Amino acid sequence: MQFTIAALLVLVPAVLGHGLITSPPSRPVGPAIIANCGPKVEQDIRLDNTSHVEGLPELAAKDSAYKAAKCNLWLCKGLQFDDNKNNTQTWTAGQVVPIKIWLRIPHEGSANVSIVDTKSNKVVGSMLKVWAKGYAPGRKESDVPADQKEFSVTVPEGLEEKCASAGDCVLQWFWYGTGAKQTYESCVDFKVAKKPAYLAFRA
Ligand SMILES: *[C@@H]1O[C@H](CO)[C@@H](O)[C@H](O)[C@H]1NC(C)=O
Ligand SMILES: *[C@@H]1O[C@H](CO)[C@@H](O)[C@H](O)[C@H]1NC(C)=O
Ligand SMILES: *[C@@H]1O[C@H](CO)[C@@H](O)[C@H](O)[C@H]1NC(C)=O
Ligand SMILES: [Cu+2]
Repeated sequence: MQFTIAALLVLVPAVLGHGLITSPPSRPVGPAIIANCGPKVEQDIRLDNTSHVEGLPELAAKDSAYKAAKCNLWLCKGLQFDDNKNNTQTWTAGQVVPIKIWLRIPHEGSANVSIVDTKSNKVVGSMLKVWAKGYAPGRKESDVPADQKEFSVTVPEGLEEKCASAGDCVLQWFWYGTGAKQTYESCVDFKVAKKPAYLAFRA
């Protein structure tokens, strides 16, 4: 029946996919995003946690529970530190950290990985990884070059103060699909510990 099909199309969210960091564990939904971004944004991400940021501001605007500054939609898609606290990574300068991306549906474009100071919302230092173009080509996950889905970054020197405490900084993967005009963001929480003194000598 026409009516049934139309109703289904309206009710079933478009499962369009896209991507997120699967390792180390990236920020998931939880009570903190409901409190700061409101239940509409939380639901949208929960139903497809790989989807893009662009639909979220509109949902948020319709939700009286949305707190723009605390939600911070364009950093980590509004996903919150408190919902990922238990997954905080402890790194030291020079450490090589393997990253895995679940690239559910490609959209060719540019991408980068950086460390963001969560208080000022600014990228700290240089990008850890940049794909100026040609990121995530093709139509399905297997079309995407393996080194765009599994790669390593090196923890920069000099973050021991700025990123001393969990929640101060995130490692953010940022991808923009040029044709689709869609942005994807996924964040890992970490802190940087001082190197033991005997190792610092060798640096
Ligand atoms: C994303 O969603 C998938 C499927 O529901 C789930 O297995 C995974 O744990 C989620 N990951 C994050 C970071 O939310
Ligand atoms: C985080 O760890 C604390 C202490 O072990 C525990 O009580 C809490 O349930 C954990 N939170 C999540 C989201 O797993
Ligand atoms: C990082 O990626 C975003 C999206 O493609 C782009 O807007 C930004 O200019 C990039 N920055 C660098 C330094 O590559
Ligand atoms: Cu898309």
